[in-house]
Amino acid sequence: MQENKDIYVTQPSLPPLSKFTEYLEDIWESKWLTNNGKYHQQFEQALCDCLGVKNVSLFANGTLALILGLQALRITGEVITTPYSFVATTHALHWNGITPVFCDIDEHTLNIDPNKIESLITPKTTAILPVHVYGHPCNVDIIANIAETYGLKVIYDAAHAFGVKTNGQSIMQYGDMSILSFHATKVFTTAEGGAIVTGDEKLKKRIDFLKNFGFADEVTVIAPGINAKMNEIQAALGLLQLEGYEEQRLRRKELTELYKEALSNVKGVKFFNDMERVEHNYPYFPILIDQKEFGKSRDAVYKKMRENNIFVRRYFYPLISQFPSYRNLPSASPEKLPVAEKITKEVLCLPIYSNLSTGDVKYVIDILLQR
Ligand code: T4K
Repeated sequence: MQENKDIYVTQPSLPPLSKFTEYLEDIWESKWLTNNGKYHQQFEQALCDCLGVKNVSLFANGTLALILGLQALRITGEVITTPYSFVATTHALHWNGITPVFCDIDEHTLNIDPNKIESLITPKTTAILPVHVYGHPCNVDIIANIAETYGLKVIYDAAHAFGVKTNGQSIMQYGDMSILSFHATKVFTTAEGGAIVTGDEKLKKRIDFLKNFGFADEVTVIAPGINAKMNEIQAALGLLQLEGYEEQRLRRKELTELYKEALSNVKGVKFFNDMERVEHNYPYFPILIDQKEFGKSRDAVYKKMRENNIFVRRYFYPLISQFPSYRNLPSASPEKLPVAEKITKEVLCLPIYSNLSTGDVKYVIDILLQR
């Protein structure tokens, strides 16, 4: 039935164009396009209110937020991180001259394995950079304990975790800071965009200077900053996007349930259930395909899907530790990362976005299960 329709792994949810035009007309009229304009200020406050956090600094994208967040905390030496993420996580360390130290992941959450962090700490370690992969919260308590014991900073890459809550509180209250991405492929998008969330008001001030070339005022430059500012058009889109966020989160939850129901008795296909006391945001629907039990490899399924216009993705394959820039690091050797090495060969992210229909999900499942 859907043979001619392309189905992507994700698609942005957008507000009615007419509503956005109203904002654009106002921006055009004011001629104020960037540099902490009124929509930028409103959007930062609205995010604080919506996420239940103290300080938000907006950015042009999540990668610049990561790079600059590490600068703001003056992180140096070695940082323990996960190989199972989007490359930007490790690239941010590289851009700061920091050595990434890869830690294996936990097979239940696919996040950094908190029990393997301690053995990787050296006198050069200054911080831990975990990722809430697919929006699944890391074990924040164990990580906080380790950080406290060894005097390390914790920077969460929360690019996938917009709106995620544990025990009714934002996941972004943990660590020294959390980084968000508002890229077009994210649950909450401003086309490109990102943010740093921190509980420390002074740190926010420093971050705001750094993202504006280091300017503290017209004539004072406190450090070699960069230009990483979000503009008024993105900020206005962000304000509008907040209005539709909960509705689309609930639609994603429904679609997740549909997938789970259809796959619950399929041998060789594993999916992830909601975690206890967590309010999820359902950004991805990852499955793990066990070739022996399922009778087909992950890559065979990937190919079959594409032949049928279903553009699923292998997030995250290859592992970051396998890219040429990082594969010669001592911590990148595959025998040190057995869980990540296994998962990266099995994972496939199925399409999920609020405009996906129930029929689309049925079609995806049909193709997945076709022999
Ligand atoms: N940390 C983590 C853990 C991250 O996942 C990311 C980004 C970052 C940090 C860095 O944040 P940013 O600097 O990006 O803000 C995508 C995204 O480009 C990237 O933002 C994202 N993670 C990563 C997981 O996925 P690609 O190369 O897979 O994107 P692309 O262009 O192939 O898009 C995938 C599908 O999405 C398309 O097949 C169709 C749909 N799509 C895409 C775009 C760009 C649309 O429907 N509309 C669009 O405008 O990397």
